[in-house]
Amino acid sequence: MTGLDFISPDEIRARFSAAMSMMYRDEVPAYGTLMSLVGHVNEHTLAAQPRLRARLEETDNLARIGEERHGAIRLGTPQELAMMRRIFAVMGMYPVGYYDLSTAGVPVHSTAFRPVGDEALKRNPFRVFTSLLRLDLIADEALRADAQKVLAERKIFTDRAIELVEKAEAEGGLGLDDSADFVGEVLETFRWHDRAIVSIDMYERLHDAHRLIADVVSFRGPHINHLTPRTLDIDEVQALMPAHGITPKAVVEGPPTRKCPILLRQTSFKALEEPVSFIGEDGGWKAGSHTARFGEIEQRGIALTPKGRALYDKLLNEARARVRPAADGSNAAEYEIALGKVFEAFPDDWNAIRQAGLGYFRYSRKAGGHDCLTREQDLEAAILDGSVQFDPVVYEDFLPVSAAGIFQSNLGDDAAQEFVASPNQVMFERDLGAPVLDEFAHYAAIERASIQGCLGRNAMAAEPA
Ligand code: OOG
Ligand code: NI
Repeated sequence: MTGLDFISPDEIRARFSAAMSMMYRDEVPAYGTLMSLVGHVNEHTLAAQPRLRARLEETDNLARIGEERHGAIRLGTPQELAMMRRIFAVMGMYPVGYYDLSTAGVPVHSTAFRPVGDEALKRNPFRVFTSLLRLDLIADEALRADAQKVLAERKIFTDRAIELVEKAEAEGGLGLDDSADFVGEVLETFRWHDRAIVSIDMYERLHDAHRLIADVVSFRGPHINHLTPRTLDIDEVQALMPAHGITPKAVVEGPPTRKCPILLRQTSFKALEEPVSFIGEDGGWKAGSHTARFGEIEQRGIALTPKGRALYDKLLNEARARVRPAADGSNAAEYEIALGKVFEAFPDDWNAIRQAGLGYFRYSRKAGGHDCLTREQDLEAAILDGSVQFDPVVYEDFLPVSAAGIFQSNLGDDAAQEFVASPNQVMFERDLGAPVLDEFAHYAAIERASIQGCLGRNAMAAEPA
């Protein structure tokens, strides 16, 4: 087989994400309801805002606006994480960022496997927030040993999936038939199992240590626990959820509603209780239940520089110190007001954000602009005289406080627990078998390349033909 016959990693990812979406809608009907609600709200928003529609037509693939942006899984062992990395690589998804969630009371650390680069993101933006359970944070040694034993014995990948990964690595890609097989085989890893691999006793012990541990250890595989389409109006979908029979989490995570959106806003409907059979003492099955799967929506804004991010973190902490959002939603309105008030300190104008060095921008020569930029130092002058324009770079990653809020609201509201903060990126990367990409360095490089592209030697290329 020659490289020409390979199906591109972007194409494999697109097919995989479509297959997963079908499977999940089938398995979790409430998710289908959320998807259609998001579709309606997106349609209305576009109809009401022709300028937004025109801009999205130019920059995004409008036809695929409702497709999933991300999903999430939780893994149990370093070996599972390392193999998952190799599987995602076949689909053009690479680990970006390190998230320590122990500080937020969740015993995992995580990365996001995602397409990197404009073309790949445009073709299909699907990413998977992937967490690794940290048994090292569990105090009960006997329980830790039992959990380790269960995890060591399970096999979350099919033999054929592993074979195909090895083939893709050896040959440099997969052909048509192999890639179809690959999608089907990998999907198996993400499937829900309504039969646990532990007894109800063991499940309860794990559950008492932390609900998340029970979710990771008790099953044959790391079922996909949510999928997340993009919405053009997150506040509207949040408000409409109850009327459609789905219960939203108490508050939207992330920054408040703004004219110039920053980072990421997300919300979810609460996980559903689902019937599960546990291993009985008599060798039969014992009926029980487990709560794991939900649906989420997201709306993205500009990627912030370290300085912008520090300001965001500071303001978010301030708002949460004023009003700590209660899980039952009883102070949601107060929280929203406090958040809005505190975030008045964050400039809400693209040029102000840019000039304060808070966000990353993509610079481009304006068609018909009369001057050409010859030195980087002249960038501001070129912007002023209208020959260079700038657009925000979209944030494609995640936020640890928000992620913890999403975890927490789906682990039950009494699940908050204290762990000693112990980020361990070195251990994570060792288990992963590769370093994670530094998100800030990545966004800075995008901005830098766009400035280079504005320099004089490219002036001809920017002229309309
Ligand atoms: C992952 C939660 C994090 C997000 O969007 O921040 C996440 C999980 O619950 O496993 O998906
Ligand atoms: Ni999510």
